[in-house]
Amino acid sequence: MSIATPPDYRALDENTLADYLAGLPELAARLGGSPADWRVREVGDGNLNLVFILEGPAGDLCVKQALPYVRLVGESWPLPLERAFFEYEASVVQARHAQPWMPEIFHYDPALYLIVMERLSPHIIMRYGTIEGRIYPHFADHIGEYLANTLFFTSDFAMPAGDKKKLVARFCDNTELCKITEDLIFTDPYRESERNRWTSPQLDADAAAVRADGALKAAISELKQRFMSDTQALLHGDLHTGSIMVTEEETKVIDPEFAFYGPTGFDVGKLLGNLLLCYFSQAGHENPAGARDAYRNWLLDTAEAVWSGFESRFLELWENHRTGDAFPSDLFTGGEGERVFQACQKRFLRSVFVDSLGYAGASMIRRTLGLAHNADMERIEDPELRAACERLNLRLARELVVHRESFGEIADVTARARQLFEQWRAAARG
Ligand code: SR1
Ligand code: MG
Repeated sequence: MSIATPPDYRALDENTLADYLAGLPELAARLGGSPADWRVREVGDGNLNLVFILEGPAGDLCVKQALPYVRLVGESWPLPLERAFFEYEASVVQARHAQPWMPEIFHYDPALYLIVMERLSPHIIMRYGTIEGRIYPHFADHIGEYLANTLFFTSDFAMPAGDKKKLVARFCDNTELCKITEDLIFTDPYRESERNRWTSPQLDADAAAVRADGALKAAISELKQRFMSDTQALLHGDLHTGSIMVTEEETKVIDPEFAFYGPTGFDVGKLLGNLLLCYFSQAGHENPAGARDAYRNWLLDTAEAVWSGFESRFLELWENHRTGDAFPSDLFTGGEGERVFQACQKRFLRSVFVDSLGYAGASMIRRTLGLAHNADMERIEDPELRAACERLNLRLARELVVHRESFGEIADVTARARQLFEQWRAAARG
């Protein structure tokens, strides 16, 4: 299948990228020397795009270019190049509120659908760190603040209604990327689909049980409908541990190409789901068994701290930046008004919590039964052990999706994760 692209578009490679950057004096100066001195490597390991690192005598850069198809699958799955535009636009909007937690953007090329940004070094993709059992002591604080800032300041709590609606309209066209989420997260794992895959034959019965589970399909469809129709805040849209780069000291969120206006709990939940999946994967990476006990605790503590950090920062912002048209201050004056307002805040944060658990569970299921899996599980070589980890992940995920209302607080979620793992471990030890 041939793919139509705009006349000026061409996918760059390691040679043509150097020529391209040589024509942009400010960026070329960041690298220093001349193109012959630059080392260019294509390093993309994500599902969609080309990613290059350029190193010169004076400095380095990262270049991300959209391909007109899904890289993971190939040219048989065309994908609009415009996702680079949405990534750039989201980066600009989010950077106003979350600059310390995002790479600096230097250049956007609307013809090549290409973004030039700060090269993050020595940062690594967080997922590879957590697979190795590395601790990131400031991660929860940083990401809780990133989530609260980006989600609060793009909402009706902070923005005048007209401004917010214009922003909703700007991101409305990111339909194909939303469709990927709608299909791959909320639909395919619950039906027969050629795109689905799982650890087989070990999980064949588990996958069939998911497809036959009426309560689960009802709950995931509710979450999908909310995702499609609720324009609460500008979301990153794909906030998993593969979209975050870290050192022990720093946290940087990358790749907001799935950005659009959706339910606040989607970003929070996707991240929580990835931390929980990572928790269940640890048994596949430890040697001897039990060696990662402390690390498992850190992962669950981190999941708790992400939620509580997000919640407290969001409330703090809501107290101090009541600049939007939702919940206008003059409706809630005096002691009684304050009490009513606090009850409203509590109800809203509770609804975000419940949504987050549902989206966490949805993410955990899609990474086990859908098209795109996580290295956390994929790197477990023994299929029996991998399937055991994945089965635990599926069990908690189902509870989070179907019974999301029944969890009172985040500690209930982590306690349940711990209980499922300990029961499995006790049974495995005999
Ligand atoms: C076909 S793209 C598969 C997945 O990769 C991205 O990271 C998103 O999570 C998407 O669902
Ligand atoms: Mg990505």
